[in-house]
Amino acid sequence: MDEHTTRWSIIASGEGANRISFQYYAKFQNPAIEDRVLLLNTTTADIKPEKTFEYILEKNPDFRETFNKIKRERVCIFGKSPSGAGNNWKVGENEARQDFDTIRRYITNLRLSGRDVIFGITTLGGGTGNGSLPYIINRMKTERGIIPGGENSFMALGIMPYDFEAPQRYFNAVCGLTRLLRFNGTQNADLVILVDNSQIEKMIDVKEHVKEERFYRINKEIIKAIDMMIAPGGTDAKATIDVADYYQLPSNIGVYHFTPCMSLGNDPEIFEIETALETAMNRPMAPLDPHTATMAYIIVVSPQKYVENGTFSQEDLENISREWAVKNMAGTRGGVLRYSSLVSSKEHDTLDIMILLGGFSLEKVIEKSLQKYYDFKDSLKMEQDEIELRDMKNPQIRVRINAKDIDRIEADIKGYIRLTEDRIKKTREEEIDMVKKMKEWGF
Ligand SMILES: Nc1nc2c(ncn2[C@@H]2O[C@H](COP(=O)(O)OP(=O)(O)OP(=O)(O)O)[C@@H](O)[C@H]2O)c(=O)[nH]1
Ligand SMILES: [Mg+2]
Repeated sequence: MDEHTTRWSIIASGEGANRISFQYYAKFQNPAIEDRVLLLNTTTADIKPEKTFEYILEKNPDFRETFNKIKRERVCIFGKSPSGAGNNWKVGENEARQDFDTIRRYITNLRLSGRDVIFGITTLGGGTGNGSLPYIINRMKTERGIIPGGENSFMALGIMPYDFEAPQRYFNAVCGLTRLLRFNGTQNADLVILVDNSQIEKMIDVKEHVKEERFYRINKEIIKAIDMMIAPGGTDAKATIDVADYYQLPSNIGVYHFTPCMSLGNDPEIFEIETALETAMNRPMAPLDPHTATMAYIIVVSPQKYVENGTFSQEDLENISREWAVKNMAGTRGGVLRYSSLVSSKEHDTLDIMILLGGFSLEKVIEKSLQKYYDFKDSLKMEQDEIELRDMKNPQIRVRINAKDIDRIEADIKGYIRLTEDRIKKTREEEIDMVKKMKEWGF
């Protein structure tokens, strides 16, 4: 493989994330990933780990071979007790902490290089993935020796529960999203990608009521977004800009959450990039208002022919992106950070566009979560500053959360939101007084 191409690895924790990652890995066989995919989960006494993949394997019998290949080295069951994580994130974190030796062994086995992009995936409503992934990312970033070199970037994808899900799931989601962004007060992942089950389902108009089929359909959309981020366009694609090269800028700004908005499968003979950008913007994978977005990565994948004959060019794309951003993003200058990249692909015959919108106001996400977050939090019995959580189905699963932990999480997310809102406000402020500034600069 070309030494300049970014190497990616996927680390997925929990059931939903395992399904998404396996589905992605089996379908795309992406050379940027090779075999660096790790599926983590905890055990339950009565359920075999393979049950997670049953539906996908039935749907695509060809995937069975892939599954058999990765089963031994790439599926890691961690945790000291056969408990599952009792659908509470704290249990998921504790199990990962107590059994980190097992997890470390599998991570080492991935043979990551010091410059890989590590793409973590978790659902945010559950206990296992949601509790363990932020902890694992933090550990990989701070513990020397897990990855040699240590100039990795960490991207994390979190999936919000359906609107109809129970308060406990939303309690998990608020805590999980926070812990991906900030872990005990400091930045955790370098880039957090947020998608939302209900929002995606609305977009693709899922009619089926079978749970597995619904997840399967949503996951298909999610993996398309993942594929647009990781080496979009297939093996021989040429991109001008690699998202992975620019992960640090949002971190420097202090705001680093993004949501994919996609418009795929357009006929390049008829569709213009302008139209596809509009379509994409109206299909964000999480509830958001694009007019609050301060950052955007725009990735356009075009069949090679249309790049060679000049229908699409990087220069045009940049102009179109600027115009689009000025019209639709925060402020009069189209946000503060924007990259567009035209990918020319031999394998593609459609015009595909993804806008990764970032820095937008989290108001809509928090608005739909907060009532349930408090419903659950307020139902907890506090004793000497500690809450004990018990799993109704498995009363032997108990976990204690310190009230200080919850306060820390709330402070972290509020701090992050404050900074985001502040950035939006600054972006929207009137332009600087150039005459005055030029004078200050000595002209
Ligand atoms: N998009 C998507 N969401 C899923 C999938 N499976 C579960 N979810 C959502 O994820 C949440 C439950 O998380 P799981 O992934 O099942 O939980 P877990 O990480 O295994 O943790 P436990 O609670 O310990 O089982 C709910 O909000 C579900 O709606 C999936 O395959 N795709
Ligand atoms: Mg589970």
